[in-house]
Amino acid sequence: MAESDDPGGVETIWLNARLATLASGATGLGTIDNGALIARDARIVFAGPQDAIPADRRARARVVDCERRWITPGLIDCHTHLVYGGDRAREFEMRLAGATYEEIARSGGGILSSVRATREASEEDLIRSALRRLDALIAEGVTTIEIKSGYGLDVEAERKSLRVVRRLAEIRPVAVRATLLAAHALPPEFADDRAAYVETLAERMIPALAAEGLVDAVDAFCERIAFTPAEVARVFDAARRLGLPVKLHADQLSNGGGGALAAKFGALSADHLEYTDEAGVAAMASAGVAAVLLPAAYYVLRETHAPPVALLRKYRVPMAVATDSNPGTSPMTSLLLALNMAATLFGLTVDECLAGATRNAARALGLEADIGTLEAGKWADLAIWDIEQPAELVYRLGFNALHARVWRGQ
Ligand code: DI6
Ligand code: FE
Repeated sequence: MAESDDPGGVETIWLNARLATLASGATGLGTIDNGALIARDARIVFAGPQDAIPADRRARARVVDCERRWITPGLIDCHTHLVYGGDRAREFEMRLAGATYEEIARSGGGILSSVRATREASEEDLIRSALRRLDALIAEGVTTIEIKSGYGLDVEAERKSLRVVRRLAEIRPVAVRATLLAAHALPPEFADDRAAYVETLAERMIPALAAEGLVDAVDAFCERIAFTPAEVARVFDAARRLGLPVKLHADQLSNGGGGALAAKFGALSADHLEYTDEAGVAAMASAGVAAVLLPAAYYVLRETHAPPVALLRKYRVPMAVATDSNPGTSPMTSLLLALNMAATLFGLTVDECLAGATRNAARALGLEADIGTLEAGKWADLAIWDIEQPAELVYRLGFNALHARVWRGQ
């Protein structure tokens, strides 16, 4: 909360605010009751008690009266698959009639049906459909989002998807991280040669797309219906050779040792974790891997095995919460609803939920130096809420209390 010395430049001061700073050292939400926040050049230069701000500094600034509203860090959705063609409403009906997700996937539906639709879609089609979902998240105060590819599964369609991800960041005032998830499913043209796909991915696809500046991180789906730990290791080795951070879809449907695998590669995060055991959690803790909980996928799949939240707490693994927005297991575009589900289905506290969509989500993206808390030095990404207490953000279902959203000070 240190103030920088130079008071020059145009400042914006948000006054009369209640701040939930989420600052790491603070207890709980790091609440400041009579708070103010100052931004200059898109960065926070002060977040603290408003009586610490001299009158002459106020006089020179653009002042916004928050009328006692709450300010939190802008929300961060750290795990989405927002870019894809078509939808899977028909499969939803099949599941309502009794088919399971794995049965549908094994019979050529599931991820592969979205792959067909994504390959057929033009870049413009993909931008148009993704924008509607992105706008829903932005309307809830999301200021940073991670978007994975993984519905292309060949170099052209993965490139097209990642180009769309980059375009979204130009079209809307939001920070976007692009994650290459070509190890999401085995594409049909490699159905009889898994090894060849993994080889192509590691030797050609990752290096080519990384060289084009389209990749911020590499992810893989480690699961009995997707890729084995050995195959994932091959992909992660390739990513690491290029200096790209890795993330893992781990232990979502079964315990495949995903938590430990993520730890072995020093992953930014291991995501889902429904079936991760104590050894996996312990490995994540010692390697500093964040946990990303995705309660909407759990809900949609009517999963009953919840992630090991008590162990994650015991080993002090930072827990993030995200939408997993995707056409199959999480057709949702509300991070606030994901927080409610994390509380109700997984037993997270309100403070854990809010940290999960801010500070710990930043951590899961490797962006903790720049976003995720209201502290001097970070980007001025804010969500201003019409609420009386932070718990309201988690407690309501399908209600958006956002009053205003600020991205990079604007
Ligand atoms: N786990 C998921 O929940 C999504 N991907 C993954 O690896 C599901 C993707 C889909 O069904 O389209
Ligand atoms: Fe996912």
